[in-house]
Amino acid sequence: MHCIAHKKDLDGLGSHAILHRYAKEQGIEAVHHFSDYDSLGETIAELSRSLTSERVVIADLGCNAKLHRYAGELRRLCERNEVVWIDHHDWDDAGELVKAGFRLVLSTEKCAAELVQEEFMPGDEHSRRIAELAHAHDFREENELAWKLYDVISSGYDRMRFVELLASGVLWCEEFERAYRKYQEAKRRGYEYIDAHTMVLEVSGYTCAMALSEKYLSSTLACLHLQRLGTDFVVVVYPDGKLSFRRNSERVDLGRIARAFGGGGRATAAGAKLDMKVDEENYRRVFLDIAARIERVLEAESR
Ligand SMILES: [Mn+2]
Repeated sequence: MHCIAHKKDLDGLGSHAILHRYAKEQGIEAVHHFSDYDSLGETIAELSRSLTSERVVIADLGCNAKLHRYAGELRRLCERNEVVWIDHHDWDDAGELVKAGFRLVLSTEKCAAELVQEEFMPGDEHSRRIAELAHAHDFREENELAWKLYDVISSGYDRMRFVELLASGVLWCEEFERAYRKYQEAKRRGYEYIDAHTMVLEVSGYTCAMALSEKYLSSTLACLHLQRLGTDFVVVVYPDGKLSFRRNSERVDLGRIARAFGGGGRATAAGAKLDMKVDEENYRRVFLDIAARIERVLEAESR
C-alpha cells in the first residue's frame, strides 16, 4: 500500500505511523510518500504513471486549487488503483476534483490521524494514542508530549525512522530526547532572529506583525511566537519567499489574503509564496510591499 501524507507535522507523520502499523498487521508492504501542498500534485502524477491495482491512502492534505493542474493524473490514479483520501482541511476549492474516483473521508472536527485510526486501526490502543497526540498538536492544545514530538520532527529527525519508531509502539525514547534537546537551542536562536526582524504595521485598520524567520524554524512555531505580540494577524516571511499567515482576530479572513498572493488556506491559517528571495537587505521593503498588497485586498473587500 502507498501512503501519501503530510511530511512535517505530527498529524501527517502520525497518519503515516498508523498506516505503517496497519500494513504490518496485514503483512503487506507500506511505501511512504512524505508530501506537502507544494509537491502533492507531483507525487500524484508520478504514482499515476507507475501504480496499478494498489491501495493508496492520501491523508492530512487538502484538495487545493493547485491540484486542478493534475486533474487528469488524479483521475488516472483512481481508475487504476483503490484510492482513499482522508482529510480535515477546507475542500472549497476542490470543485470537480472530488469526482476523480477516490473515496473521501472528510471531517473538520477531527485531525487526519484520528480519521485514519478510526478507518484502519479502530481497536488499536497505541494507534489511538498517536491520534490523540496528533489531535492535541493540530488543535493547538496543551500537551507536553505532543509538542515535544513536534520539536523532534522540526529538528530534522529522519522522517522514516520517526514513523517506524512510532509505529513500533514507541512514543518517546533516548533518541527523541537527544533530538529534542538539541532543537531547543536552535529554537531559541530562531526566536531571537525573529525578534530582531519584526515590524508591526497597521493595515486597513488592523494591526499586523511581520517577521523574517530563518528557514529551520517551522511556520507553526514562528507564527505562534509572533502571535504573542497580540496583533490582529501575523505574517512570517521565509528567505525563499514562503509566507505564513495566522491570526489573533476573527475579523480577518486569511484564506482570502493568501489567495491574492497565489496561495491558499483557511480563514485561520494560510500560506503563499512570493516569487523572490527575502534577506537582511530587502526584508523591510518586502514587508511594506506585502502590507500594501494586503491593504488592496482588504479594501476591495470592504467596498
Ligand atoms: Mn492535520
